[in-house]
Amino acid sequence: MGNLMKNYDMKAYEKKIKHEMDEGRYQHTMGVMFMCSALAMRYEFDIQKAQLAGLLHDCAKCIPNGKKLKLCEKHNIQMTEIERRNPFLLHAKLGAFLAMHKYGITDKEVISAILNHTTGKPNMSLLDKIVYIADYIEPRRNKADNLAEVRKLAFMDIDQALYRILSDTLEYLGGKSGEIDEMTLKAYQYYREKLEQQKV
Ligand code: DGI
Ligand code: FE
Ligand code: FE
Repeated sequence: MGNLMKNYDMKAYEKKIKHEMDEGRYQHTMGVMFMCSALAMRYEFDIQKAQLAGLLHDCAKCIPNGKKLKLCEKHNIQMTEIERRNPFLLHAKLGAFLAMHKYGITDKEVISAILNHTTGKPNMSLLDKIVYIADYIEPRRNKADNLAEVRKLAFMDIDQALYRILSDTLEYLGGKSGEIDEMTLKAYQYYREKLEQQKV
């Protein structure tokens, strides 16, 4: 029982988060929280912890991009060139920072899930994967093609679903010639190899 989370007041966090977001982003956040609890049930993870990570994952999303850059400078958060040119990517790093320093979250798994929710990374933890996938499949999302298939896959094989989202994201970014963050690519390559090895 080394993994017990301290008792967070979820209702208080919901109120705080609502105040930081526009209505659409708040509805998305509620959807992610809901999917996080469903995936936590499926993969036997702490439900409350998964909900907390889902609730906070986009806590920095509605900060204007200029302010994101300023806040990262101010708090010595390291930025890559790609992040400087695409500051929306910073909502993950900045979100992890705010979760710790503004919301008082000390749980390392929750912080990691927020930090890695946009690009993914190699060798993700179960909670990293839950938040990453929940973000993509929550009920209000309707942007991606093949969502129905990914939604089903998410409850069948978590790594297959993860890999599918990574590869669809890279394809989408290639199509609109978006700059690819090194971490997105590394995550994709890691899971491609991992799944290849499982085949033989
Ligand atoms: O914050 P959300 O919109 O809920 O979701 P998110 O944090 O997963 O961000 C999704 C966007 O991030 C999506 O349009 C794809 C984009 N993205 C993911 N990896 C990369 C990326 N964009 C760029 N330019 N480069 C990446 O490597
Ligand atoms: Fe996000
Ligand atoms: Fe999100």
